[in-house]
Amino acid sequence: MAPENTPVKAEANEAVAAKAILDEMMKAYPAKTLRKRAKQALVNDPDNIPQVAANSRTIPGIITQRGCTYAGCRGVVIGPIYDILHITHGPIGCGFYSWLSRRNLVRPDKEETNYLQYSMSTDMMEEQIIFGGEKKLTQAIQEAYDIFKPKAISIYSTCPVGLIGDDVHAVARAMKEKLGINVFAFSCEGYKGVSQSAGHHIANNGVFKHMIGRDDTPDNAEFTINVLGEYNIGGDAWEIDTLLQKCGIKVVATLSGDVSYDQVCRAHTVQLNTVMCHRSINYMAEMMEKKFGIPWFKVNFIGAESTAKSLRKIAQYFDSKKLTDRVEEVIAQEMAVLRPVRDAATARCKGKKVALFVGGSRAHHYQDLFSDIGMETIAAGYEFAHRDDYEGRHVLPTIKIDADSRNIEEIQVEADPVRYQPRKTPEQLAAMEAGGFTFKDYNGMMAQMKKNTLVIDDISHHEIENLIQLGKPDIICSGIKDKFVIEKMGIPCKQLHSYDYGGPYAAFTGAANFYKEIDRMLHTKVWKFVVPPWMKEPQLQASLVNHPKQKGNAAPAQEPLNRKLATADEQIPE
Ligand code: CFM
Repeated sequence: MAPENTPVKAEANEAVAAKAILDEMMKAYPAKTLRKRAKQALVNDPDNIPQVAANSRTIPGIITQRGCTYAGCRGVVIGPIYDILHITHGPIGCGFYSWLSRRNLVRPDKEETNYLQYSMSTDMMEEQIIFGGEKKLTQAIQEAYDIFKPKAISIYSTCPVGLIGDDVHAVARAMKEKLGINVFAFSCEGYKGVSQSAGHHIANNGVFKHMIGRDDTPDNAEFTINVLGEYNIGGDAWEIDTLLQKCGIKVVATLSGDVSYDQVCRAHTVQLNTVMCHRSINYMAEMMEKKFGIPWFKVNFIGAESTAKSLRKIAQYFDSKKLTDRVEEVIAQEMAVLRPVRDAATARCKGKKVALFVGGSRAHHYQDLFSDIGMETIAAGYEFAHRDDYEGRHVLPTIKIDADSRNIEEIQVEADPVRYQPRKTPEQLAAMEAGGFTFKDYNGMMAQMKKNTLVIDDISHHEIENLIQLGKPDIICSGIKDKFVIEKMGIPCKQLHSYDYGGPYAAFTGAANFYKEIDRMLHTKVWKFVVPPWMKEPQLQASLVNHPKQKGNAAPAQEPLNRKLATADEQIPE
């Protein structure tokens, strides 16, 4: 037997502890739910990565963090393009809830138009549900055009549109011809997929068909790239852009953060596509490569180490001594400023534990920022990512196409007869790859996470509560749906969707903001001063019972309500 405290023993203990947390989470579930959730909540092993049942339907009744397909299309991928006029075809609620609710910031030039402060909807009523909404949609497009005269109008279908069968694409085609501007539509009904992820795919297809490649004017800068999958939440894209500019790299389009319609139409002229959020935009990178010959690879500007690594990889791609030297110079300058901030935060935060449950990329990216300051990730999971985001892109051929994913169009893309222009010769590419350079790469979250950490897809409130009680994280990164559940348990929660109205957190400058913020959140004394009401006031407790006297339709007998007064001293957490 291994003696106490050997690494083998410690690892075995960790494995038991990790499994115990999962068992506790699953205990409350009925057998069918348990079978499904057990495939989505796993103990990690980076050397032998287990398969995650990701991108499957949430079980009804479980409180999920996910959004809908319309949200992924209108809200995430296309919504941030600021001079397109976005019209939601549907009841007013969908338009209202997608009105400025995501922090995709923009700063257009004075002469440019910005429509993002508006929320346009056809305000569908019963009459349209019964007799069809195409007429009202046509009127709405005309009205919006008459008032704003935009360059392009984009239409988004909500659930009832698909149910009643309005042909939004026919309306878009007719209005495009009539108005002489670009009008296009998305069949992104909320129910179309299992989460917002389906909306990303639908949006990628639409942007590719209707915008990419419309303007061939090249950019004359020496090193041109796009940053795909960066949405300028809290100003992240601005930090990345400034950093790349310092290095002498020109960003032609950021999809879709602080970006104009014209920039997207010219995006295919670049020499390289870099991908930040793999989940939301990998389709676009693939399609642009096939049609125009633009290579792509994954980058991450979240975290100092990752930012430096990404810059070096871009420089290596361009194979220019001048660029490589400049990149090293910039990294050295930025790190000189950042290092004291990082060291101060590390001294206070090292060894603290974090759990991250966000979207489809940040739960991975932000682990880098935490490791910069010596913090440990004990558990992480995405809301709606696919197996490749967990296990790496090598699993793509083994992912089974189910009825839900079959719903989403896979565009067949071929090389453009005129404009396909490989950015590197096959010999150059082969030489780079032989030297260890990887394209179209993403190793996923699990390869980077330690052995015996937890990986939980589409986590529920119930599971988060168990994780807090048993895993004892010092901080959780999540979103608004969980934030107050978590904080009421005395654990700080950093929202990684909205950044709690803080940020930016990207690049070196953003990293400094994040280190300080996490240090502040971990060390605030606020939790010690707050006694939540349920710890000092009488609480009602009730339980459901099957009373033996209950017969037929008679109202069930109830247990008396149990009034309990907890004293603050008894229950205040340490
Ligand atoms: Fe990509 Fe995003 Fe994310 Fe995402 Fe999102 Fe977002 Fe996100 Mo909220 S595109 S997958 S659908 S990085 S809105 S900017 S924060 S869930 S982790």
